[in-house]
Formats: sequence, structure tokens, C-alpha cells
Amino acid sequence: MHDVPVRVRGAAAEQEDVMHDVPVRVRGEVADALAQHEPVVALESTLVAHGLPRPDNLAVAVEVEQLVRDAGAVPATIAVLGGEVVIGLDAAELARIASSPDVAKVSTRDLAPAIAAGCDGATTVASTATLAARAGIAVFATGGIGGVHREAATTWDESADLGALARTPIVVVCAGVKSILDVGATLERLETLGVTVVGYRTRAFPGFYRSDSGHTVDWTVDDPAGVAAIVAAQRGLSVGAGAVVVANPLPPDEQVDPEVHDRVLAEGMAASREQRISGKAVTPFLLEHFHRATGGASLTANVAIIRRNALLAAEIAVAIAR
Ligand code: PSU
Ligand code: MN
Repeated sequence: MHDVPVRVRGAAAEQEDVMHDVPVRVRGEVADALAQHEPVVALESTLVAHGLPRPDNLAVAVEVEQLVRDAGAVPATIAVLGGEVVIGLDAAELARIASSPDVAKVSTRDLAPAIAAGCDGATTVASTATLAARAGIAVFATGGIGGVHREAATTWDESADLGALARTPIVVVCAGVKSILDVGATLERLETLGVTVVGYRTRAFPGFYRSDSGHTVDWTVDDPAGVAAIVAAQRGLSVGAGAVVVANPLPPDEQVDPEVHDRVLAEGMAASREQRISGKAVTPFLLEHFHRATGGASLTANVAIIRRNALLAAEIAVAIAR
């Protein structure tokens, strides 16, 4: 197979190859928007399939796409369906990713085997960013990026998200690094890897469920145009740059109570050690533990994060397109 099947939703460009350097078959609403340099926002599917409990996950995924539309951009949720990479799931495909019991968590290294096996897969930050950038999408919204795990000194657990962000020129809007991780170590790795990190209206690096991780960032932007200016400068330099991480904190009154957070996290980490959870199961395990142990408080925060990031991503995409 020398053409990897990549499908972009819609009608107009159906079956038409509009990309040259990568085997991407582009069609539809997303392709039309890209061809006309109109704003598009990529959305990941792992947080839908593995990060949020059912059936809320589908409702959130649908709502987030609508938020992007309302802000004037075209949403493109990315996943692998039956071995085909799809950029811009339709409603039925979104439901399939949200509800099917059999969806693999697909990071960059899993893309080829998932395609070869013809299976369904939900794409992580790493694989979504990679596929989105190759399709020409400039902005991507997620909840929190992966990073260095707290026990990485012994487990060596560092998300493939970091390596992917180092080599992928795309804006990633997130609420910082998931607070289940070692935030300081993750920021150090992002620095080493040359990933640009800016705070959105803050110098405090957010901690996902927590508005402030206790770490600071060197750069801050005050509006979407500020991010667009950074992207323009980065493109002008054309030095094989990586991602621009835009860290968008939850307002303090929407965060998870820090005391509850720390207690639940300690319990979750102990449980994951006891049950010998490893590899790509670690993050979904801890998120699920949080949602259960906080009586839904972390879920409320997580959904608020995703909504806010999708909206900001759409505004940034509009500013870049201008
Ligand atoms: N953000 C969320 N929920 C999630 C994730 C991010 O709000 O479920 C997912 C993303 O897909 C991210 C992945 O890429 O967790 C990181 O997994 P790992 O630590 O195994 O690399
Ligand atoms: Mn990991």
C-alpha cells in the first residue's frame, strides 16, 4: 500500500487528491475550507473515546464541534475508522468513536499498525497534531497535553505527545499539562525539545484541573491576534519549528479544589501501582479514577476545559486566516 487512506469529510472535493507530498485524499467541508484558507480547528478523539465517560463523551464531542462552528471555524475531529484516517468525522462516525467498545488508543507509533489492521482508533494529541498539520490545519484544541509522569524517573513514562509537538508546526490550545503529571519536568522537556509555550492572558502555567500549576511561562499573549502574530513569525523563520502550545487556564472558580485534587491523585497513583497499570493505559486510568473519586467534579472541570479550548482555538484559527 503506497497510499495511506486519509479521508476528509464532505462533498465538494470528494475523492480528489489535493495534497502532493503526503498521500492524503481530501474531500469535503474541511478540504474546501482549507483550500480557501478559511479557519479550521482539529479536535482529537482519544479524549472522547478514552478520556471522558459514556454517554457524556458523545454529547461533549458534538457540543464542542458546534462551539467551533459558532465561532466561525470548521471543526475537524480526527480518528482512524476501519483502517482509514478520517479528518473531519461526520455525526455517525463521531458516535461510533464515542460508543464503540472496540476503539484503540492510537498515538503516532500506532497509526501504521491500526491502518494495516483496518481497525478503529482514537487519535491522541501526538497523532492528531501530526495528521492535522499534514492536512494543512493550523490549530488544534485538546484538554491537556500529555507529558512526563510523576514516577518517570523509575517508569520512564513520558507521553509521545512531547516528541510529536517538537516536530509538528501547529498551534495546540490546552489547559496546560494534565495535573496527574510532573508539570515541572514536562516544561523542562518542552524547553529541551524547542516547543514554544505561551500563557493565554497569564504568566502562570495552568495545571489542567487546577488553574495554576505553580510554574510560570516566559511568554504571554492577550488575544487571538497575539497567537496569530507568533504563528506568522514562526512561519517567516521557517526553521523547522515545532508546535506553539497556548496554555489557557480554567478560571479559579471552576477548578477542582486543590486539596481534593491532591488527595484523589495520591489515591489514584497508589491504585495504578497496585494494579500494575502501565503504558498507554496509565492516563485513561488516572482520569477515570479522578472522575469517580471526585464525584464528577473533575469531569465538570474537564468538560469546561475542552469547551473553553475549542472556543479559543476557533478564535485563533479565525485570526490566523485573516
Ligand atoms: N486531555 C484530556 N483528556 C485526555 C487526553 C488529553 O482532557 O484523555 C489524552 C490525549 O489524547 C493525550 C493523551 O494525547 O491523553 C496522553 O496519553 P499518554 O499519556 O498515554 O501519552
Ligand atoms: Mn505513557
